[in-house]
Amino acid sequence: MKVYYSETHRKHEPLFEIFDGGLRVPYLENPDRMDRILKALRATDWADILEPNDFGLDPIYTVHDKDYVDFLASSWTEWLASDAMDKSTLLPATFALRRTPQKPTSLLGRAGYYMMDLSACIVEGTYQAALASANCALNAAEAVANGARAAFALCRPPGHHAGKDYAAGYCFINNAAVAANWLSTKGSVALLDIDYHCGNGTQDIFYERADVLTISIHADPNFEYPYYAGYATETGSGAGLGFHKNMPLEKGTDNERYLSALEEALVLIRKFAPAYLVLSAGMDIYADDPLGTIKVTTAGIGEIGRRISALDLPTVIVMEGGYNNDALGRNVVEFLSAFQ
Ligand code: SP5
Ligand code: ZN
Repeated sequence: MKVYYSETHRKHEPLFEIFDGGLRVPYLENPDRMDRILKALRATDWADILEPNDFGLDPIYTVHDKDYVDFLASSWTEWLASDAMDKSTLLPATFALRRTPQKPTSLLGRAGYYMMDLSACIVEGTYQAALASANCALNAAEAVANGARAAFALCRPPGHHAGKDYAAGYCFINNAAVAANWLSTKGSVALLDIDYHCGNGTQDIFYERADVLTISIHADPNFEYPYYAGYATETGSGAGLGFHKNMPLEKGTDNERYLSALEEALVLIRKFAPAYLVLSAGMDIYADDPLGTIKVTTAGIGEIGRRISALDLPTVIVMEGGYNNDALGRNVVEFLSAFQ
């Protein structure tokens, strides 16, 4: 299996994030995650690890607002030129509500306009890393469009919380959405998100579209991040009505309950009969994930892979979350093995 991976992710290494209550903790979405996955992939006899080609900015501008991408591109330089006291990380302390917010020109004003929370920390190499990550997804999409059964985009930073014009939850550019949108010019696409958290950014991006079916299975946002999207009542709008599905799950969901939700999602995908499948493959559904409350085991992750693989669709697998670094390599290999 072709695996697209770029070392450029190392340029994005925030030192901390802010948890609930203001607790400053080491950044969970760290480069070590990739090292663990690479080590496990290199121990297999099927992973062909490749450097991605650069697709340029056009496929990104078709998913994200240009103003937002410009903000990602210039914010670090502007931050260094500002009079902030601690310049280790660009993080605002004021956030814009999406009612009718004005867009200020000041850097911290724009940061609060374009960020949803205190975990999408911007540092010197964030933009470059986010572009390389999106290119991994685009290369995997191209491999699948060219006939591969499946390809894996080992993306870091992840993408599914990033919307058209905002960064959130460790995500800056929505890699899976960029791949799905690129593929949608060649045929219909189903995008299934199995990360523990609702793929709110992906939901926003495709909400009014009927050519990309989006389904997200995740912890109920009534108690879990991202809180403001991911409810079962959200089903798309306009032409996209009926082409989005949220499947919120309770705390403690085990293999059996997870797999029964997955079967419901697979029925919808079969009915839609897409030309391509894109997976937002977060591993934070794992029972011992530090951010998760869902209790899927490594064997469960393998079974999820096999059930999805049985759809027999050309599949782009995009790395999202997963923060138990000790288990991450084994969980990813277990999942990908199903697509061999
Ligand atoms: C891609 C992805 O998985 N992003 C997840 C971002 C979640 N950030 C919210 C963190 C909320 C902190 N709550 C701490 C609970 C620890 N038990
Ligand atoms: Zn997640």
